[in-house]
Amino acid sequence: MSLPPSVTLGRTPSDLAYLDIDSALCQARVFLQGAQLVHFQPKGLKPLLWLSPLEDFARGRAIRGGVPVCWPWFGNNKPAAEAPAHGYARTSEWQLVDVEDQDGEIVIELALPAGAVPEAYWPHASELTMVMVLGKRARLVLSTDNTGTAPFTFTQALHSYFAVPDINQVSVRGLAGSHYLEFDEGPFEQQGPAVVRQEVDRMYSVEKPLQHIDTGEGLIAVAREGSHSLVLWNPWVEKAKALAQFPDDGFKTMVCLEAANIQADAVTLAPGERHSLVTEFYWASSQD
Ligand code: TA6
Repeated sequence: MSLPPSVTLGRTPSDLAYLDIDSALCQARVFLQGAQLVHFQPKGLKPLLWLSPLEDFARGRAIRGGVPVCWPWFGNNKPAAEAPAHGYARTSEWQLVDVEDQDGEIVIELALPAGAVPEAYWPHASELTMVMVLGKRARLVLSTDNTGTAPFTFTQALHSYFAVPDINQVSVRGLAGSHYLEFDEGPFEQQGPAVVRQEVDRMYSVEKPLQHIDTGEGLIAVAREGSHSLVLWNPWVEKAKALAQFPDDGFKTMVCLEAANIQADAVTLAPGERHSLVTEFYWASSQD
């Protein structure tokens, strides 16, 4: 496949392949494992995504940071105890379908190979594709097609890790009035902006398709399509110590705000139907 001049193919010492983008609009890096965007920096602005400094890119292990793809289930909403949390998409090698430079925006299409999820856990005929549009904004479109003859239901998330200078300065706006579950308790109503001063692992049911992360030094806009649920997560002190590829103090400089289809927002697709989950993020000049 020929790549545009602003896109090059690289490999880690552990032999994981990635695309490096250096265009007029942004710098970015996308791993073929997991179709995972791990770096996104609009030109002249700060990086938006957090990537663990301990990440060593072992094949078949989820990359800690950027935007992991959780599919065909979210978290431990899984078909068997021994199945991996967050499904198989993020640990599988995706096929690169197309890369184009469209008026300065880099458009990358990837597809999850058939059979990536063991049939015992996923006895359905489906196709999963990711289309990324990388320019001044990052737009990720995760599409599931039911190519079989029977309906199926799945949960999913685009598990975005955002970079912040200091978690104690962070607030998340646009959640007020929505309800969330946390640590299997609730629902609770969100009063005002959400802040992180302890471990937070909240599953929000929220109609508003746009939230803002006030980092204390700027506003990150996070828009969703095809989703009425999102996850706000920070492991805080104790869980950070227990997480793989995660520095003990990593919780201080990251927050996850994840476009999702979870709980009552799980997706059921009839034969021939498609569902797309979209997250789009960028530096906002104001509360747009
Ligand atoms: O999205 C929040 C969450 O489900 C947390 O419960 C925590 O498990 C996090 O994802 C990270 O999961 P991972 O499997 O990547 O360590």
